[in-house]
Amino acid sequence: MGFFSNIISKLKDGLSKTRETLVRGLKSLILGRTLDDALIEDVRRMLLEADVGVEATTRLIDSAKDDFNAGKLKESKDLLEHLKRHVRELLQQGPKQAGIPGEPEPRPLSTELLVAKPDPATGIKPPTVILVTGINGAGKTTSIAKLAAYFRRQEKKVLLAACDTFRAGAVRQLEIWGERLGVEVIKGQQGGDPAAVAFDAAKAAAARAVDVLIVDTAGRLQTQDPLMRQLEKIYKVLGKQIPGAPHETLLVLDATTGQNALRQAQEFSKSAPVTGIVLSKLDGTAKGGIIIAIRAVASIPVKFVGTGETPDDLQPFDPDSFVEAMFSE
Ligand SMILES: Nc1nc2c(ncn2[C@@H]2O[C@H](COP(=O)(O)OP(=O)(O)O)[C@@H](O)[C@H]2O)c(=O)[nH]1
Ligand SMILES: [Mg+2]
Repeated sequence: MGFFSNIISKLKDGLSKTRETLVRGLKSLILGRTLDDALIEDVRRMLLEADVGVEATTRLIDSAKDDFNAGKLKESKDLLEHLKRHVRELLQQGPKQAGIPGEPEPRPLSTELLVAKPDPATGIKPPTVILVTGINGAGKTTSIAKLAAYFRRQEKKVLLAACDTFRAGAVRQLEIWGERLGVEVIKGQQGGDPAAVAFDAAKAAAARAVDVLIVDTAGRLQTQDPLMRQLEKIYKVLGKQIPGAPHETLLVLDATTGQNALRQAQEFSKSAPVTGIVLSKLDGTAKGGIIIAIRAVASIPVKFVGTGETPDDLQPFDPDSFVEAMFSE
């Protein structure tokens, strides 16, 4: 099986609940009916029910109506093709200005991970540092284990930092993953200063010439000031130790929380220097349309999707394979 088809078949499995409701639902709604305004309105309702969100749904429905009125969509099956094409376009292009206050231009969607650049003088490449953030239970620690496995498959040397010193059991949870994956974990005391752990981890990463350092953090809400400041401190400590760090700050969002995930993406994209989203637990929801909603309003690109609880259940997000998987039989 080729690389591309392998990705698609894994995604298809992960998206099975969403495909069952949204895409099968759309097909049974659309096919066999006469294409008219009433049908397009029914499609609007179904998109909203699948958490595609107001912004993205409006974009999809408006363009369908325009094309219908212009005589470009004739039969109901044309509408299905139209939706598929425009979902792909929306996932590729990201937000329009509307709905994202303060965002001057839609940023291009780059699913590429940002990595450390070699020092121009020495040619030595510092470790790439990935800071992982998000609210409690979003799937940060699990996503870190998956990322570690992802880099290990590429034969990269990985180090983990247990900077969630806040929640009991959090350090141990990361350690267990480390043992399972054969990846070392730098830790401190529970209840200790997470920035101190970040400091130790950055030092160790540089000294041991690791390729990737992934930093776990305590769950926090964008409204919790002290915790947000703590995150800032971790951010600064990493930057002082390793040039350009953190190179990537990933926000983990739980797909099963629906519109709440959307709100977090909007909030974080206003304030935090988040560079990418990991959308976790897509396997656990029939409302996977949330990824389209997020893409339509958040100025942060989705970089990975999580589709299960094992270390292999993480895929780099790619609009083409995503749409293929979503709309396939
Ligand atoms: N089904 C499913 N469960 C997940 C996924 N990612 C995380 N989880 C589960 O979500 C729960 C919380 O995850 P955890 O990584 O501890 O969240 P954290 O508090 O953000 O670190 C755990 O039970 C994980 O197994 C996923 O992609 N799919
Ligand atoms: Mg955790």
